[in-house]
Amino acid sequence: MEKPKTTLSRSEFLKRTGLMTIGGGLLGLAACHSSPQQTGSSSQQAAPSVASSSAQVAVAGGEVVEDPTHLPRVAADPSKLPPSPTYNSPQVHEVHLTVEETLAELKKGVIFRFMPFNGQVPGPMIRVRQGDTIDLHFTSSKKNKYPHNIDFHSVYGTGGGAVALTVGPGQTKHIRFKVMYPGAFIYHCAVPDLDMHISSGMFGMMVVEPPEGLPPVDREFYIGQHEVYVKPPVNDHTEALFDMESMLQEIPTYVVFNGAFNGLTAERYGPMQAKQKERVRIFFVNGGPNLSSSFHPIGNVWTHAWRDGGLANSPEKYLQTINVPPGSCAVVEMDLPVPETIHLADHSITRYARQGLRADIVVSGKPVPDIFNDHP
Ligand SMILES: [Cu+2]
Repeated sequence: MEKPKTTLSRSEFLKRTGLMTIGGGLLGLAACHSSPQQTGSSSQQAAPSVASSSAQVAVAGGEVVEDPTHLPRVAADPSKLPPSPTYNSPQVHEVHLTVEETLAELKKGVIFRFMPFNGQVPGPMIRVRQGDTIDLHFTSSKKNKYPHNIDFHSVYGTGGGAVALTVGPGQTKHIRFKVMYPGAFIYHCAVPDLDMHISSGMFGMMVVEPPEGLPPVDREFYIGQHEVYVKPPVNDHTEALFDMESMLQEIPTYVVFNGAFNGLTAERYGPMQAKQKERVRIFFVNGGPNLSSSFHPIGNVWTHAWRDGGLANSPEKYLQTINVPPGSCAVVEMDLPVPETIHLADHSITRYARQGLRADIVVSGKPVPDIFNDHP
């Protein structure tokens, strides 16, 4: 079936919308795909705007999208992750990762150019066992404009593989490595503009389970946090441009779970679901690129927590909030004795209250007044 056309040329768009040019042209279109080195850190800000009682205030915008409802979802489904390895001898895994620079709605009305691995943020969770070998193939879509690569924190080797995996548009590279130590580890793009690329969603997690495996749980989720630096959109049909200035100051516009504003809640892609009396595990990766997460379950506690994804260690118990630095992970578990809605949050709480960092787990079941009674 033919894919619906989602982008328009500038002239087509002007014709259809009747949008008048201001001061000789719609501002900023020329700036849309320049790399930071090409533009300098503030040149995109320098586009003049026109403010008068009769004219629109124009800001720089990127590609124009005819129908944003046809843009793809990049938010990874937190319930889709590979099962725990069940084999007993070391295995060889073929893993294929592809990056394609992709317009998607960060939130309704804000179109952002993501750089997702295999179309999702965070990138696919790779789950193996200590001693396994991975044949890793990395491809950059021929539609891309930027160079990309991958640094795996689970790898002994220069740049975590990044040097050998640096690809231009249309290229594929291949490395083979053995995972020598257990834990949950981030992988991320590591080109010179890595902060921009990670902020565009270019990170994911590799879980290397210890030989004895992880304790069984009833349910697992996979969640990635990162912050986005983006200029105000011109309108809800135009790509909002990356904001290098705010990234330099580490003042993000949005901080999100799985690449979407309040994405894992009823207002967007829906909450996660669990049942009373289950034990759930969350594999959590903080892409950053710059902010630490104070990861906290509102209405619950981390029954077990492996700080920094250090699965070789005994888990800490009953932590309320776990610090997860950028470029690191945590593996955390919760018990669910009562039905409730658990709001996952970064307890740098403005991010939760205002910047889009919400994810809910709805726990179904019967009230246990002995433990929690809201009508005593
Ligand atoms: Cu990249």
